[in-house]
Amino acid sequence: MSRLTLIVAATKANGIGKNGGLPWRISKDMSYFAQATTNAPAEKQNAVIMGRTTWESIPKKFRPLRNRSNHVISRNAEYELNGQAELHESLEAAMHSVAKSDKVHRVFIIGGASIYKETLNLPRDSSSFVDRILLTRVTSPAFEDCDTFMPEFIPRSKGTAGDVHGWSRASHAELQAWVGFDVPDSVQSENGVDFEFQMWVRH
Ligand code: FOL
Repeated sequence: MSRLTLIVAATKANGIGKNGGLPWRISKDMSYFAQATTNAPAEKQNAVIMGRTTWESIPKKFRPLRNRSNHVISRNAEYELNGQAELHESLEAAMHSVAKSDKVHRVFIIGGASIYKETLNLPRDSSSFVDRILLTRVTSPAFEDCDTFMPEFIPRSKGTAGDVHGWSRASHAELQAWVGFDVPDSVQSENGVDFEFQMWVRH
């Protein structure tokens, strides 16, 4: 069974995007994303799986995401990636291809909304299952003009929907141990944007 990690930055209302891009520019979160998705043992690489619109949202100079194996999902089999990433016609096809490589360390689902939704809904007994979320929670401002949202995915407050979704929040120490580098604890600020690095797991 392949375990998948979903990585996302989202507001409290689960807003993740605006006009085909990110609603904010948080460089500390971008470098966290780059480090967390890249960090792998010698001789291995992580895979990043994304939808076609997320691929197009990454600035050309950062595409493909370096030192990671890039996988793009599009129903259009003719979509031109110019050899920069592997094209797959479905999430399932992408998983199969990634699973075949023994060079792959971790598999990250990096968006966007429809890929997040599809992967979060994979049943526990399927060949791949999302058991971890690296969430950067953007707590302020509200970014109310988001036009793209995550599905409701983790409990909003302690003791509510936790048992429904099966997600529980890991400690900061567990987050650092898993990503393999030091991560700032509790709420961070950059240019007036408040955010927090969180890890959620389910079994
Ligand atoms: N997860 C988190 N925590 N924050 C995000 O911004 C985020 N974004 C996506 C998926 N998960 C996320 C999808 N969007 C790049 C751009 C957009 C994007 C993902 C990645 C990108 O250009 N990344 C470069 C670093 C660029 C830089 O340092 O400014 C990379 O090498 O990862």
